[in-house]
Amino acid sequence: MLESILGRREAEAKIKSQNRLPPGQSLTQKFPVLHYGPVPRPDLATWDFRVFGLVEEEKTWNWEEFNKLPHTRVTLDIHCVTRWSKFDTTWEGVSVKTLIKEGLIKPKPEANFVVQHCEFGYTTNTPLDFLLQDNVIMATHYEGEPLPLDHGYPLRMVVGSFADRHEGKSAYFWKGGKWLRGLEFRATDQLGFWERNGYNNEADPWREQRYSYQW
Ligand SMILES: Nc1nc2c(c(=O)[nH]1)N[C@H]1C(S)=C(S)[C@@H](COP(=O)(O)O)O[C@H]1N2
Ligand SMILES: [Mo]
Repeated sequence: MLESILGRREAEAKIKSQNRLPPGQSLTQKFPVLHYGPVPRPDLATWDFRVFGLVEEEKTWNWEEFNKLPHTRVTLDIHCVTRWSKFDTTWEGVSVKTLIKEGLIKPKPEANFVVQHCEFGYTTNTPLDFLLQDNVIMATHYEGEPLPLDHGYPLRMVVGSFADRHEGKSAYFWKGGKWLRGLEFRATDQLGFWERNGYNNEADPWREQRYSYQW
């Protein structure tokens, strides 16, 4: 991989010249772990995933059922509000867009926002349109392996940027809920955990929307 051949600074200069480094970010070759609270120990035998709120039919999928949903793979650049970015990360899982296209989730017409619900009550929110972009995926695998426990095993939302396109919206990585257990479709927005605690609700790294107020 690029980073293992080149040093960190060289790799960063290259990424920067490709317009892939958002303002105020720096390239990391590690994969930092960041979250509030303890790491859950999910039990796949009792794990389930709920789709609820403003949908024509609420759904509850167990782990086996979830894994039968159509799968997608995507390579993304990810940007954490704490200023690290990681490039060319590959994720596999299920896209909300595909589930809606295939009629597996049918949002009601008034559903405009989605709250991700995670273990221990962590939440994060986005417009529904945002979740329908190809740079957003509910991932079960990272670099071909099941997610590491501390990165969200068995399922997390991932939001990132494509290397070669800047259209559509990106968001800082906290909009990707780890240990994801459900999606709630809503008519109105509802701030999630970090959004209530001073982070910007739009969270676009290209516009450096880190905080909800100016320092
Ligand atoms: N369930 C849960 N998901 C979470 C968080 C959290 O506290 N709990 N923190 C978010 C934040 S602030 C970041 S930066 C990313 C970090 O993901 P990583 O640990 O895989 O790098 O997870 C996000 N998802
Ligand atoms: Mo974060």
